Amino acid sequence: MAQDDCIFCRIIQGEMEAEILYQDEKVVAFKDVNPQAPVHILLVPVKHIPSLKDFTGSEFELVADIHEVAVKLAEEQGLASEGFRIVNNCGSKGGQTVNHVHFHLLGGRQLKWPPG
Ligand code: DGP
Repeated sequence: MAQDDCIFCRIIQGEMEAEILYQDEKVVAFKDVNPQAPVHILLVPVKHIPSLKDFTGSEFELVADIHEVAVKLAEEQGLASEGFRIVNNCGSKGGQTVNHVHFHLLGGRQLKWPPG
């Protein structure tokens, strides 16, 4: 069920603008509004699940679906040969600011470790 007060649900439903790069019945990918790298794409499940810790049972299959789309997009964006990063921020100390689970696909520059 979509949540009216969730910005990512609103993007998925076409009520808010975003540059959508991929969409199927389970997964949507769109450009991050505040990119931290030349390529910065957010991948989300269509289903409103607040965070990674809220997945149960077969919902974990969505994590694999999202990673499959992420790798496809990384290839399309020319990141596959040089490398890229997929990040999930979970909860406030994990740095999560939007409570609709999402994975960041980052690439196009040398990424540092450890993250801040
Ligand atoms: P996180 O900190 O992991 O919860 O990441 C949330 C990301 O969502 C952050 O990188 C900025 C992005 N973001 C927030 N609001 C919007 C929006 O309205 N549109 C788009 N495209 N991205 C957004």
